[in-house]
Amino acid sequence: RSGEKTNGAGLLFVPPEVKFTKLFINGRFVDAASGRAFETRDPRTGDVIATVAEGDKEDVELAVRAARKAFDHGEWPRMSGSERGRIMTRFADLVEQHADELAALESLDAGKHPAVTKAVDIANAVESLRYFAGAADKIHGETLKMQGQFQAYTLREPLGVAGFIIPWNFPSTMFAIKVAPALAAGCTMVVKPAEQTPLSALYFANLAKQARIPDGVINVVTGFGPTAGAALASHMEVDMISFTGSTEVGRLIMEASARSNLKPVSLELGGKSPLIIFDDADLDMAVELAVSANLFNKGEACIAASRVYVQEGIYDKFENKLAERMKSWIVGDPFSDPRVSQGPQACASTPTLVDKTQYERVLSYIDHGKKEGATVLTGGNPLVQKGYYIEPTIFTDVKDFALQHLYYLSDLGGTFAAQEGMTIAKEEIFGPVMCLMKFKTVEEAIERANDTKYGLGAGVVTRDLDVANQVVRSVRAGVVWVNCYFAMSSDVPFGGRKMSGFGKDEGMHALDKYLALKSVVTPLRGSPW
Ligand code: TXE
Repeated sequence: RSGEKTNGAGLLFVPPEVKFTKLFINGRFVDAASGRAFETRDPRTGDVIATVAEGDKEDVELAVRAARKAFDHGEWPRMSGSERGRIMTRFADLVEQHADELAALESLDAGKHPAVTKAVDIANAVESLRYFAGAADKIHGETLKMQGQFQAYTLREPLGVAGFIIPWNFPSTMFAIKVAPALAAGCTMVVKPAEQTPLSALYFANLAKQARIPDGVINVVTGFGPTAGAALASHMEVDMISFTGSTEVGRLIMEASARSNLKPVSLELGGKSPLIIFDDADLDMAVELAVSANLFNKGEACIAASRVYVQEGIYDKFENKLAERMKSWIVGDPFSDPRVSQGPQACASTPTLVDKTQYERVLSYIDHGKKEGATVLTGGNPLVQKGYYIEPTIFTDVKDFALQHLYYLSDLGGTFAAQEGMTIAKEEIFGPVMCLMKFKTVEEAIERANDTKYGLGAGVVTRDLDVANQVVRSVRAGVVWVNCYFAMSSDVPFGGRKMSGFGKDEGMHALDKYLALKSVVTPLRGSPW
């Protein structure tokens, strides 16, 4: 039994049965070579959901070997694009048919809201599979005139074996947005899901089998980062690696590539995304936007708007309205709390964070903010109950790095080095925490928005097209939202700049990562030799 069930209290979600807990290698579910297994826990309670096979170097070796064989000798890379697309569409249909069960499983493992997970995470996964299914038969090279008595053409060939290391915040979506373009390109692959959330990837693997994706094309090795993940990143037979996770581990992935076979690397890392709200904004809309841009998925989102800059003319009103808005915000368990299980409240509630480590990390940032002198406008505390719930926390009186920088640029040169910004304004917190700050001019807002090591997302709220354009053109980020936030789709490239990484997931550009461009040169008339 899984998904939505009606009972006396309304519509609640019943945790599903966990069916797949073993590694998926060469089309079969198998135990880890070592026989070891690890526990995945329900963050609402801390209880064990399931014991999952703990893959390590030996298992990665088997998985890569299966993927290598499927690539070098199997039918997938040699099949016509339209046939690959047909199979991928079947895969997408199966995911859609199992959306309730997948959403419930994912929510149990990652502490999410099942209704939102179904509407967003699983829907995005389906959309991504369908989008790239449609792209599979549209991959082609170009004909080039060339100099002299030659002509040339290019082939875009499947690159080989792809390695994917994915995080725990959007496990299903991450799985699909990486696997789908690789499948369309004709690659084979090994996926290492996060140790906190291994269940949905295994569920996807089973659906891939049902869709008749050939054995060895998709392999899933559950396990830990420094063991299974590192083995994948440094494997000599893996032709590219795509990673989403922390900037720190992104660095290790690049190092592993450099020390092994120089495989191309694509990194989607942390962020500290600014949302800039100008005086002319519709206040109600701006408050709602800021709240959802900050709190969607409990703030466990790389693009979460964690720095909100509001222009001085509306700042006080904005702050009051925001504080008022948060009074009706609910922190609770969507599986059992009827207040948050359905309806609009589903999106106005914060479930548990993913695990104890993240919970302690976020609380320590909140503590840091208090110690550094920021003011807590709302929240600021853990919720004392089972699980890892934290009140959404809004800090005001936050000194960001750039504020000092601006003084420096104007007249207070000497103070720059002495006054650094607060940690909460600089580092990715990855939880329900907002830094609310005031600014005067467009130039100042841009300067402060850019004064970060990250460059993932950014948002601007204004009715003035010139101002919007100025911000759009000046902010160094991979995606900029104007009068909206978090709007994403399979056809829109997604990925960052600076220390948020490089390489795009989603959109036709994502295909390039999985294709090798080959130039072929032929003489126009006979051989010149
Ligand atoms: O990430 P890790 P963690 C950020 C966010 C969060 C912080 C830490 O700020 O608070 O990172 O989270 C695998 N070789 N993001 O510790 O460790 C690991 O098993 C190879 C942002 O969970 O980077 C998992 O599969 N792989 C982010 C994946 O890397 C390794 C999403 C991510 O884990 C490895 C998640 C190693 N040595 C966290 N060590 C985003 N961009 O959305 C770990 N892994």
